[in-house]
Amino acid sequence: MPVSIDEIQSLREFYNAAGQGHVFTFFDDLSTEEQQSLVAQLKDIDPSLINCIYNKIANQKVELLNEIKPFPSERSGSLLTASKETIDEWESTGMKAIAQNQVAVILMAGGQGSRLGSPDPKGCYDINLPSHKTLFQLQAERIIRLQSLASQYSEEENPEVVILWYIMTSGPTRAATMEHFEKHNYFGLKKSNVVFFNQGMMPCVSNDGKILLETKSKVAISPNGNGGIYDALRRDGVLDDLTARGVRYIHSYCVDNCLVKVADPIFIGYCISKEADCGNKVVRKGYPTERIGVTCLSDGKPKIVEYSEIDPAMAALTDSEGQLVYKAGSIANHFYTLDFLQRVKTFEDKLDYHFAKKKIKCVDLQTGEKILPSDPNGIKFEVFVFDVFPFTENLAVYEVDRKEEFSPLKNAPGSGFDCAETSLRDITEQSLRFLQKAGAVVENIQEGVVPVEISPLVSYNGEGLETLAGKILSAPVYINSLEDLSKL
Ligand code: UD2
Repeated sequence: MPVSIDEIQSLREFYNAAGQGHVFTFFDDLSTEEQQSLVAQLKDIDPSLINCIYNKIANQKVELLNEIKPFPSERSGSLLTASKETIDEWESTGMKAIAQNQVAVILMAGGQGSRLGSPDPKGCYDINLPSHKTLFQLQAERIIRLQSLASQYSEEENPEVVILWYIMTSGPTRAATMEHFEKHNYFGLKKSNVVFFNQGMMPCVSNDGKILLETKSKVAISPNGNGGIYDALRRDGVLDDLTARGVRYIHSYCVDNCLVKVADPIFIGYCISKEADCGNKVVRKGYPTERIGVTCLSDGKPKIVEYSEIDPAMAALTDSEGQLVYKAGSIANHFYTLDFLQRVKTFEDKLDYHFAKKKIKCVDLQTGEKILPSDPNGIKFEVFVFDVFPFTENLAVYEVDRKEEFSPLKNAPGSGFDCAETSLRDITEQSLRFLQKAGAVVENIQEGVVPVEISPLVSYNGEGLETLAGKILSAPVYINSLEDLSKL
């Protein structure tokens, strides 16, 4: 429907009053379709809300040391120090919940992965395993394997154990993510058990708070951060779907961690046993500037201070043994009860936006020329997924061994850290450890050749390889299926 002159006039006045009238700079020279599409976009934005968010952020100070305390270790569980019996109990609790189809996973895959420099969604990334499985495929196969492992905990004779997989995408990642799943036939999962939903978008602003135009007829927008998950779960009907399907517990995680234990039964069991409404998996922070949040207490309430916002002195603070005081590194790996996710709407308006200074493509308002900045020229607003933690009633913090569970893919190949090479190294070393733990020896390892790959369809966490005890295997050892395993 064409937009009326009156409607355009009142929209202009609304934007002028908010000091954002420049979004109409090129309006009179646009075609009718372009005008309509810009008006549709502008009607969805509240410029005074953008001003309000910008002003709040611009006046914010960094976290001050005296307002924050380290998260007390006695309030955390640790896979590093718990006894085998306790870990087995947690695992059994988690497995039973999975076996009763009470567990779902939510993958946060709406980020644009700008540091990685790949045009595809991160989950489509091939870290160069011999099988060339993408991150999405590794995660899908872990779900398939875990469904089968958990079925042994069911009291039914032929149980159909289903771990529902909800995948949050954003405007920039949606189409390519869905294509990837379609192309690979959902990696063997039932299509009806994989549900995509979309997070929201926010306008980008210049460093002085002015809404940026990406083209003469389009406002520059970006995904609203992984904290957009809560609103999106409700808006896109995921909470209703989870309720209808009888899910009680949810594991959510970051797309780019090749070691992620999807629907981790031990973590889930730990959180259930603590009657937690939320859980946060942590690893010991490696070094002060590592790009992970730290788990703390602020006014006695749990809180994550993000790496981009932490005071460098606070990040570097050490104790008498030289250990980092703020060492509980948050790896965007969470547990929720469904009840908690339903409750988020009662305090969602209290979650603050954060900002990230980014290079944002835009048009020059004076010349109309496109600008491809080489330095950050603007601000993207984001909500962080962990900002709900201060509102939890019983947050369970749970420490794991980073070499088994955390190897993020953030940077372009060759960066030397958190990149494809380190992902490949870490997953390969883990597979070697799985074989060693099973009692096998791998010989003839050659430089430049990946020595081992074990499909997640064969082993989720090192189990299932018992037949290899005492065997001497000559590298490379690639176990892609149970059939491959039986031939070794
Ligand atoms: C995230 C954590 C950081 C640490 C680190 C570990 C946040 C805010 N920060 O930092 O504390 O745990 O990961 O690797 O979580 N995503 C969306 N929508 C968005 C933005 C991101 O779904 O709008 C997803 C993204 O696809 C990824 C995850 O959230 O799966 C983390 O995003 P990131 O890689 O941009 O976060 P990073 O490394 O800055």
